[in-house]
Amino acid sequence: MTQKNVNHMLTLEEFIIRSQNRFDGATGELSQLLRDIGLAAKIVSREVNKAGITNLLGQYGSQNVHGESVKKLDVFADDQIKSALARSGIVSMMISEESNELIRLESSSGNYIVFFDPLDGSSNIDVNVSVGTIFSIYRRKSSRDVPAEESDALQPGDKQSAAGYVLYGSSTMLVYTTGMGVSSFTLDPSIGEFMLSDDDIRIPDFTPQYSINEGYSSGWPGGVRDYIAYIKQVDPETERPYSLRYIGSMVSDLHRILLLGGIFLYPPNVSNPHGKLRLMYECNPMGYIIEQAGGLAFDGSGRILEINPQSIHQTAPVYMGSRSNVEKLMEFLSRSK
Ligand code: AHM
Ligand code: MG
Repeated sequence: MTQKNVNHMLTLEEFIIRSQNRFDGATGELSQLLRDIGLAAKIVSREVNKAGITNLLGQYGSQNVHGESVKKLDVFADDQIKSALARSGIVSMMISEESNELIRLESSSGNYIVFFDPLDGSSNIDVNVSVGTIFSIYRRKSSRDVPAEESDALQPGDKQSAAGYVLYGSSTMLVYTTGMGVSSFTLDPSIGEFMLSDDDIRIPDFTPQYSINEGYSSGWPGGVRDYIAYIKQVDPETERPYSLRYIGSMVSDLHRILLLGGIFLYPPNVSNPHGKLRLMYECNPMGYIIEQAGGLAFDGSGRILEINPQSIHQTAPVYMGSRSNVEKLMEFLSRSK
């Protein structure tokens, strides 16, 4: 990873405060919220790292709203993030992948609404493969004098005030954007602080790598099938065939793409005709980060960030990553229409 513009060690807290000070009239609320999420991330990171030892792995015995079995660590992460968000009175409403209904907080006059996926890629937990937490923050639309409503939460992704993820990998990283580029931080466990790694991540324009679950190819739209066939053909001039890299954990797959380039695809398939990944707490926040780093994020017909959401748990097809890779895919999709 590049270390440009980083001339001395900065903690997440220092970085957030410095960024806030650049704005006249900043209330500090969003900064507080990001710091609260950073604290929850450290606690979840600690548990992820010791889960095998403390027997937190395994089924919790219930199913989430999508009919998937809930693991103990999912529950732990969900609880930690909920209590972090409730702490400061800044958040009026939160929406978690693990809860069917939106969660109204006592601080119903809080200015912010937060969507989150507490532990994304959770099928990987049992086998010691990287998982992540994703968050997406909106400022409410209605006045603070009235309780926030679902309509305050259902805003397109380009209205996000901030978005980010935490990757629990060989090290724990927090990556976020407030719309002025993408910054990443690495947790130094010896001092318990997220330290700035890069304050302006730029995704490579093109990399001959792709990331997709090929097992579902029979249900893909024709344009996706044609594109995948194209990138597997041998043509050294256009760096084909591309390499396939698929972890099955969106945060991990997109973190690799953010740093090294390539394209991530989760098209509609037979079991998931509208895509599998959730718009509000998977596609939008990851799409915001990819766009802020100079990449593209499409749903097959337009920008993911321009989708007008109809419900808090809706799904969307996803095609995102390096600009040239995504543009090539879009050629195939528009040709097949
Ligand atoms: P989860 O939120 O229940 O963990 O599901 C989301 C995950 C993504 O992280 C990943 O990209 C995708 O599901 C993998 O799906 P599949 O197993 O169908 O390839
Ligand atoms: Mg998820």
